[in-house]
Amino acid sequence: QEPPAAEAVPQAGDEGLLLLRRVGVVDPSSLDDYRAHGGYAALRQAFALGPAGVIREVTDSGLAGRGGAAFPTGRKWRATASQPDRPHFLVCNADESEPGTFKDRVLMEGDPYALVEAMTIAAYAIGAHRGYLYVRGEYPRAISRMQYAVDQARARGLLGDDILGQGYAFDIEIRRGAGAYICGEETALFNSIEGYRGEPRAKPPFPVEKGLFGRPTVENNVETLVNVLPILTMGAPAYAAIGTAGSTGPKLFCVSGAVERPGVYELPFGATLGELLELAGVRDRLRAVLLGGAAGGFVRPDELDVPLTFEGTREAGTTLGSGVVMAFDDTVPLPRLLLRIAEFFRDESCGQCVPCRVGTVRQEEALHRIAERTGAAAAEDIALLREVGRAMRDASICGLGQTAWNAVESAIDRLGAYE
Ligand code: L3W
Ligand code: SF4
Repeated sequence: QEPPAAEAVPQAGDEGLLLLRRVGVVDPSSLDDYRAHGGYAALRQAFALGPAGVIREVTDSGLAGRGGAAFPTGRKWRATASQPDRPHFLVCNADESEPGTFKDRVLMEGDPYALVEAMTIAAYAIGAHRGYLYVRGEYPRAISRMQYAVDQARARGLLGDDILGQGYAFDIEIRRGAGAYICGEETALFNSIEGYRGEPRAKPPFPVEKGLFGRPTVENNVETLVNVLPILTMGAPAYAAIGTAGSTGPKLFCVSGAVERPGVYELPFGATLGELLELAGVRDRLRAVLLGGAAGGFVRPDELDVPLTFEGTREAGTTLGSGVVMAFDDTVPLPRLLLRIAEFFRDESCGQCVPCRVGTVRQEEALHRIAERTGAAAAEDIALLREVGRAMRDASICGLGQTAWNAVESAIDRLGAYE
């Protein structure tokens, strides 16, 4: 049975939305309805600009990756486009599994043709003729809607050998994940598509040089790609004027927890956390807000003026990550919450490298002990947590191990979780 549909919360000033404007408005099964709402204007613009022109627009827009790491998209595209090795591949990472993240699901379920169009533009820019859309297995509705959209686009000449009569060939294959968080790590995802265990590869070489099947590959998050549509239709300067100098454009935020109206919100970068929580209807007795998901960090109620930008959250000692905003009131027992986060990482570690395989187990054990002990005994375990956390951060192969101590550390240092 399918889970209930994820919701984009209707927002004041909806007419100004760039990413969510068709969600809940168009019929997600109808290509004609998509076109009637501006669909495929961006692809026409891309063909008019040519691949180098598209990359220039995306670079000038300042677009940075929305999966959490904020790497400049134009730089990634240019690096792949310039590789002589062929074929090039495009991979869309829709293995959305960060706890508290559900924005890509809303985009895929509500506006699936937008992602098909955006993938076509990205592929054209980097010279790829084959794209893979890797969707989280627990998203059956997103998978079926995306598959239908891909099939319809192909039947109507918007995928296939001669897209829009421009002589450009591109097609999309959909792959579904099988429940492993680690397959959202870009190189583990390649291994998964290739039929190997979902284990991250050492980087460098970066995917732009050696990615899927060892070929130059661009891998982008769903939200990152969908941003390319307004960039091409409104032009890079107008897009870059939205947000701040360091974080341009609109951003989707996934708000959950102790709020009246949980859901996906679109705001320009630079709005404050307090403004977002106000929109979502924050409840009384707020204790803390987790930004960036399990790999992120906590913000206190007296810090709600933190600007929601890559640079602002970094300065505040946390991360924007993929846009997770999880609010907790004082009815939530912090030690239990931290244990849940630690369990998650222990469970999802792929086990390939020692610091993470062993460290995530030691972290969970120490948190269990601390929950039952006080005073000097707890202090000993907190010191052990710091040592294990440092080893995981410094020596793990991939982001999972490197960030598995972030939330626990920030709860101890910023919230005084065990005082
Ligand atoms: C070419 C270089 N490319 C880096 C590329 C790299 C990748 C991107 C970012 O994600 C984040 C973390 C959490 N030449 C390059 C280069 N690249 N240097 O840029 O790379 P990197 O290594 O900084 O990060 P990453 O491993 O891709 C880590 C977030 O992910 N996270 C979880 C996210 C979950 C979701 C979700 O559920 N949707 O997004 C967990 O850690 O915020 O910042 O493409 O190849 N010199
Ligand atoms: Fe696997 Fe953890 Fe090492 Fe990443 S850090 S490769 S998840 S064991």
